[in-house]
Amino acid sequence: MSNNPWWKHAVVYQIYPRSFYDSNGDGIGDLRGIIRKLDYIRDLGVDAVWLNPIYQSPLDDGGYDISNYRDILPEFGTLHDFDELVEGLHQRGIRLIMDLVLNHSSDEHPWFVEARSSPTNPYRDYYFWKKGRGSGPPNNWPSFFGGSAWEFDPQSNEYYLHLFSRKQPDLNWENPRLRQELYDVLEFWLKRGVDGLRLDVISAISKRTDFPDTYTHDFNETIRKYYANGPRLKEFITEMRHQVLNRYPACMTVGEGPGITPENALEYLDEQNGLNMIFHFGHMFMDQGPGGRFDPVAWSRSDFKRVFSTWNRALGENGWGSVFLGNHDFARMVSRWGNDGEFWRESATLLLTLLLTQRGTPFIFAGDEIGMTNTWLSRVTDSHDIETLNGWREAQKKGMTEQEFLARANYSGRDNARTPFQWSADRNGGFTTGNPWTTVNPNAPLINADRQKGDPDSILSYFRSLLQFRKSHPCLSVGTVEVVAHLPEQLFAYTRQIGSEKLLIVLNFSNDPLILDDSLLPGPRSRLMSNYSDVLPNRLRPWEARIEQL
Ligand code: ISL
Ligand code: CA
Repeated sequence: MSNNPWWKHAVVYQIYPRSFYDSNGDGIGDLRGIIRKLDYIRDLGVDAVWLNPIYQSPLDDGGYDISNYRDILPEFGTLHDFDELVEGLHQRGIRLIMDLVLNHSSDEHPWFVEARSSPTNPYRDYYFWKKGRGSGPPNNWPSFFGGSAWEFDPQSNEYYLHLFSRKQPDLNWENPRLRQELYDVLEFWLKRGVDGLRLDVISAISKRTDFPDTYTHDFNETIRKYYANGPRLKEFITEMRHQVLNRYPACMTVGEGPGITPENALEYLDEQNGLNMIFHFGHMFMDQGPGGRFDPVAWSRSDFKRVFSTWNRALGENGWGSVFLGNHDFARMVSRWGNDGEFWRESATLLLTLLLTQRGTPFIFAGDEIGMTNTWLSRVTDSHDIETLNGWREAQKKGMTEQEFLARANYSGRDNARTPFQWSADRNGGFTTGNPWTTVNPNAPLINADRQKGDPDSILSYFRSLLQFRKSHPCLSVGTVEVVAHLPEQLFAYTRQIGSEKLLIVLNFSNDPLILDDSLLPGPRSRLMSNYSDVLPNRLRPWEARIEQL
């Protein structure tokens, strides 16, 4: 694989448009809001922006239920605003990555409306329909959002498949006409100047069309064995590449999807026939028990370190991955992996150091550059997320109390990541002059971009200098990576190297200081960067991160 494509050197900034900036006071972030903040984005130093879905949608699942792939949701703006946004980004040398959901559509998409109208409708076969088994659904597959993955349609006496919500029927990629429609959608956006695509749950587009029962109650195992990596997956991705993507060679593709494992990841990747990179969920799922998101289990720092070593080994010299510690689907990075209390600044900067120095393309979730933290639901009904609302319905069936469920949802629920961006100490964190669609985190007066902009010791300032540092050290993007073995559990250290340039990254992943036994680390070393202003010999302070020259 070549070291030259732009996306190997890029740092991507992920924006959840609904929560970024509201330009017209209706309480909802929008495209003109992003346009207003373009200079903020440029000043971060990032190379690309990924937008979560902005297409027309009834918003059953935050826009991941698309009812028109070729137009913008009116509350976000218009195609004209979109073109202006692309232009504004490009003028600043920033690329745009769109999120495309090709595994399912909304049930309000005209294709599904047609399909549902009659079993003989020509669009029927764009989706999966099956007779039930006895008085129940065709098989025992559970949906991501609770309950069966099949919804009964009384009119035809058949069920349709929906791996996510019942308003997200799965598209039938076996049908070549449907595939061509989707390729045309890609082309529509690429022609408009989009530079990259994040392909949502691409791992699940090829179904096992005999629909065998799952034998396990472990949800993530069901995903791996029954939903993801289906028999024609590679063929479909290759076809999409040949039919559309190869005509836009500068376009970057990143495949998203649970079920992508160290064993199969390379099968997704190929610059001529496959995708450019994938997201892996090794660390993101490591604290989930058999029941999935609302079934938390303990995780250890050893597990965390192991995920990174395993994936670095799996992708090797020929593969390419992304590095992320949070997104719109998970808790806030600093609350989840760091310490959002006493060591808020130190742990947030350590995590940013990890993000920007591991091998792979870093994806920074907007807000993490200022250390935004989890929010707190005091009632389930305060949630805006179908996953949490449905999760509560399932939990009640198991006899869980609301407090018990909330403890879980507040730890891992998606509302945490979707609170409005905290711009300033003004009302609503400066996000809107109206009523925000979801509660602004009450810590906005303390944690906000304005406050950090001029402060050289802030998380934001650290992030910006780290980005500049990364740009002047190509080994941090395309260099090889080697984890230093036999270290105490709280210590994570690895080298990055290209040619004669070799850096050592040392991270004290803990609230406790650490006496540094120098014989454990390669040397001699000289310090280049750190999240503390001075360096003590032979000692790392809590959450201290250093980058050293070897
Ligand atoms: O978050 C997860 C586990 O609890 C993931 O399995 C996640 O559901 C999966 O990666 C797919 O996510 C994507 O598609 C979903 C959408 O709800 C998510 O927001 C999106 O990132 C369905 O389109
Ligand atoms: Ca708005």
